[in-house]
Amino acid sequence: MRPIMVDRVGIRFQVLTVILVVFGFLVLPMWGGAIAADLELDDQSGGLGSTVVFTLSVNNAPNNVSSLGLDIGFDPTVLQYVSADFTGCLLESFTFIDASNPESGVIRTGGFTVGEPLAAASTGCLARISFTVIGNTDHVLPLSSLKDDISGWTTKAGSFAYQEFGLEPASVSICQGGSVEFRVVPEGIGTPPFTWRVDGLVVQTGDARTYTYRATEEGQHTISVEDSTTLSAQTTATVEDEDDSGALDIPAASGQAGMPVIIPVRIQSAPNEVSSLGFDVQFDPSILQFDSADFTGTLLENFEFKQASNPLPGVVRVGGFTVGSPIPSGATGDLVNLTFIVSCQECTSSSLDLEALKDHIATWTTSGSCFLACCRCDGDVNSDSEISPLDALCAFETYLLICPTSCGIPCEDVCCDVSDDGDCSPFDAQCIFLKYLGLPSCLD
Ligand SMILES: [Ca+2]
Ligand SMILES: [Ca+2]
Ligand SMILES: [Ca+2]
Repeated sequence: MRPIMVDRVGIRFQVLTVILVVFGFLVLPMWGGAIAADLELDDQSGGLGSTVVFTLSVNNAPNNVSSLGLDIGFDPTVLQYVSADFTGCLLESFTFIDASNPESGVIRTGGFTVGEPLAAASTGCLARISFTVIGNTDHVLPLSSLKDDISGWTTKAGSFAYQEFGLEPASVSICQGGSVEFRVVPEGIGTPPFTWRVDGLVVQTGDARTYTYRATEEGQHTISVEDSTTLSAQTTATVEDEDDSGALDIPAASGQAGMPVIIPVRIQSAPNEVSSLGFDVQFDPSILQFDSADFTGTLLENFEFKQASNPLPGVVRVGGFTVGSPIPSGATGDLVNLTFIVSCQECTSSSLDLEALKDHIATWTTSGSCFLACCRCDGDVNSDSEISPLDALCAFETYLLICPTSCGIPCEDVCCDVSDDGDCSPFDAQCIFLKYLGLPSCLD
């Protein structure tokens, strides 16, 4: 036993040695190269018209510095030099420090001190260099011509990544009645005011970087935005109308977070007699969670056998058969009422589809459902980010068909059913007004 023990210890020692050698020769230099060049320019990104600020910094200075100089290269067709700022940086107390733009595409910065030098082992910022973005090319900003006390130091170049002025989300598909908040990206890009258009018509102007589009008209629509200079972007929103054409159909439905919603599957003018059937309802399990199925009062109520199961996430399978009276040809009515629990944080469209039809309905046409989750009107009728008496007025005008409303919105585009009962009524206007007053309301 004893010699074997010794061998094991010996092997462990050898393995440990190999690990240490590998670590020492391979990993440590990689670390050093990646994070600890002596002189470093950071990486920045921005869109046309935005200001980008690069920071030049020192990592663990190899020696004292009382005099230094270097050049920073850049693409002058992409970046326009604005200024260099030494405030709060290690060179702030130098006797003389400055930056210049001696030739196109070069920033030269240098300085010296007759007082305390920048001490060896110092770490921190040396300068902040600002540019305006005027072009759209990604490129590297090298550090070169290191002079005096920093000559010979290792360097890490900066890089610039262009970000396009754009709109998010890019091309969306939504159910009629839903809404989407479009926003200008990236953050900080563009000069207000912004002009928003839907299909070329101005719908909003102001400093807001977001626009809430309400899907009222079926088809493809162009959402565009431009800033007060020359920047513009556009995207498309496809509004899907509810399809109720199928012999087997799921009607349009909507629900709010955490609430149960009952969604029927129905037959419309049965093409033939049915005594045996099966089908799958497919849905997005991140939005809907299947709870239960109820056959009471439906065409399947008198079938000897009928059942619904949830064999996979996002699938409810329904089947049944009878030896008694079948569903007659030409029949119209619900087959089952499915209860789901809704999960959502913002207005989301999602489809429920009918698949895998079996037996006597196998060849039937189908149409699914455009389901709206968390798309209840929020009471801010004119989308100015606050609820005010004007919102209540516009809801009331919509009920009275005083069109267009005082909000300047056509009645058919007003989102005023805050009670989510499918109808715009004086109750909705009252609810919005109570919410403005801070009193209990249907919007709580
Ligand atoms: Ca439908
Ligand atoms: Ca408002
Ligand atoms: Ca209502």
